[in-house]
Formats: sequence, C-alpha cells, structure tokens
Amino acid sequence: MSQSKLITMDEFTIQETRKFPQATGELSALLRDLGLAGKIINNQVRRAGLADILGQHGATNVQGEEQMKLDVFANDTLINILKNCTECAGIASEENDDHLSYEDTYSRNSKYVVLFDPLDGSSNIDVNASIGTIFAIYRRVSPLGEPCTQEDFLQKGRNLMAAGYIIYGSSTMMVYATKLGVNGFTLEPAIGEFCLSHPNMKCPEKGKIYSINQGNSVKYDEGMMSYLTYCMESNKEEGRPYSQRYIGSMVADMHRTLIKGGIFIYPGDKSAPKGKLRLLYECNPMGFIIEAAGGRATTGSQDVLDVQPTELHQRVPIFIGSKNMVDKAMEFVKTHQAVS
Ligand code: FDP
Repeated sequence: MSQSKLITMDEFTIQETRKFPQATGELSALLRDLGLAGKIINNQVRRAGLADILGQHGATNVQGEEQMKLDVFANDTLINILKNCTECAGIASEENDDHLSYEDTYSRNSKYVVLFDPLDGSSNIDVNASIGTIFAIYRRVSPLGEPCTQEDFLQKGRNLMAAGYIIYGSSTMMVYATKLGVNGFTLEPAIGEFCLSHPNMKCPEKGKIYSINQGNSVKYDEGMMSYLTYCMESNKEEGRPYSQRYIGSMVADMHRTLIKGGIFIYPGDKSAPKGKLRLLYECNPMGFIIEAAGGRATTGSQDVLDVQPTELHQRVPIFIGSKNMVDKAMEFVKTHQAVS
C-alpha cells in the first residue's frame, strides 16, 4: 500500500458520498453491509477444509447445478444481512428461483434492491482456488412503501448504481464500482477492516492474456475459432501469441483481467447459444465494473449493459476486458456474423 494512512472502506465511501450533497448515505450503508456479509463469508471460506464443510449439499439450484454447502451459507448470510439492514427493499440471488421482497416497514421504504451471486466459481472450492461473491445494486422503480417487484430487478445494467465483488483469494479483497470509478480494498485481518489498497483502478487498454474454456472450442463458431487462432499466432510487434489463463472462476479471472488487462470470453456455442454466464448476477456487475475502469463488455452484438433483461436467470455470451482486445475480438466475431 502506497498511502501513508490506512483508509478503511467505510471512511472512503463516506468521503465519496460527500461529493453529492443530496446523498442520504443509504448507498454507503448498503456497501458497508455487503462488506460485512463478505467478512462473514470469508471467515467460513477460510475454514472450509477444517470445518468439514466441503462437499455437495445434495440440493440442486434453479440452474440445475449441484449446490455446495458454502453456497448455501453465503446465500443465507447475504439474505439475512440485507433483510436486517435498513437500506434494501429486496434481493434476487442466483441461488433462488424468484426475487425476495422484504416486508418490514424500513425495507419497504428503502430505495435500493440488490442482486447477487453468493459464491461464484464454487466448483473451485474443493481445490482451494479463488472464488468470490458478486453483487449489483439498483435503485428500485416500484413505489416506496410498497413491496418491491420483479421490474426492480429486470433493469438494464446501464441503470446500476454500484456493483462489485469480494474475492476470496490469497488475500480477501472487495472491489466496487460506482459511476465515479473503481476502487479495491484489501481485508486487513488484524483489524477486520477492508482498507483502500487499489485506488482508482483502470483496466489496461491492452493485455497479453486471453481467458476462455478452450476445451469447448469444438462447439465454437468460425468467428470464435479464427479469433483463437489469432491469439495463438506469433506476431512479435503485437506481443502475440498471447498467454492463455483460465481459472474457471469468473471473479478470479476477471480480477486478473481488471488488474493486468486481457480478455475474458464465455461465448455462446452450438449447444448453448447464450453461453453459460448469467446477465444479472455475473455479466452486468462485471460489465459495469470493467466499463467504469475504462474497459469494454459486449455480448458480441451489443454492450452487455444495454441488454434489456426479460428473466431473472437469463444467460448471455460475454467478451469482456481491455478495450482494444475486445474491439479486436469483435472484428472476428462480426466478420463471421456478416458472412453467415
Ligand atoms: P462455477 O460453475 O464454478 O460456479 O457461472 C459459474 C462459473 O463457475 C463461473 O464462475 C466460471 O467463469 C464459469 O462458471 C466456468 O464455467 P466452465 O467450467 O464451463 O468453463
């Protein structure tokens, strides 16, 4: 950390809020509560191997995937913390079929709703690789005082007020973006506080890493295949071949992409034209963060943040990361779209 004084996330958020005289402090409070949930989940993630908590929970989630115990714990933690805070009218979780409207008076009068993927990359828990929590915050569109409705959650990513993630990696970090920019806070375990460690994060315009599940390439279309060939070709001036890195945990792959630059792709393919990743819980929050950091996020046909969601668990293809690399990938994808 380069600054001489530790700045906690709460201090930082309050300072930022002061730039808006009309701000009520609710968004800062919500971010603090999400940080608190992150610390509780972190505590459990760190003990995963010890607490005999590894293994399948037995149930399957709405996507038909097996849930693991930690997913359930993380989901319950977020639901309860946001229910008991006074700034959240309701939530939608990747692990739940429908949104949840909090019915108490405080919640009904709150202006924000939160969407989250409680523990993304959970297939990595068994192998002790980085996983994370992703969140997205919208201002509700339904009237204050009423229960929140599905329309509050089915908003374009462009309407996001804030989005972020908590990565449970070699250290634990919370990164969040508002329209003012992106900042990263590392958990200082000695005092249990997230402290500003990565101010004003910018995604480099160009990188040297492409990140994709290349094992699926037999299902990719020609545009995708020719882009992969381009990544692997030798061109000294342009710094190719690029390195291939794929953890298979979106938070971890995106954290690297944000810091080092590069491109992360989860394309549509012959068996899943819309890809795998969820618009509301993964692609929109990551798209918002990367755009706020100067990068680009597209589905291949439009900016991710411009997609009008029609259902809570909708999936979209995604190309995200350094602006120049996403632009280049689009040249290949669009050429193929034009000829097919
Ligand atoms: P996981 O299934 O482990 O939860 O959307 C979930 C996700 O992980 C992302 O975090 C990750 O980027 C992607 O799936 C990995 O999918 P593949 O195994 O198909 O590459």
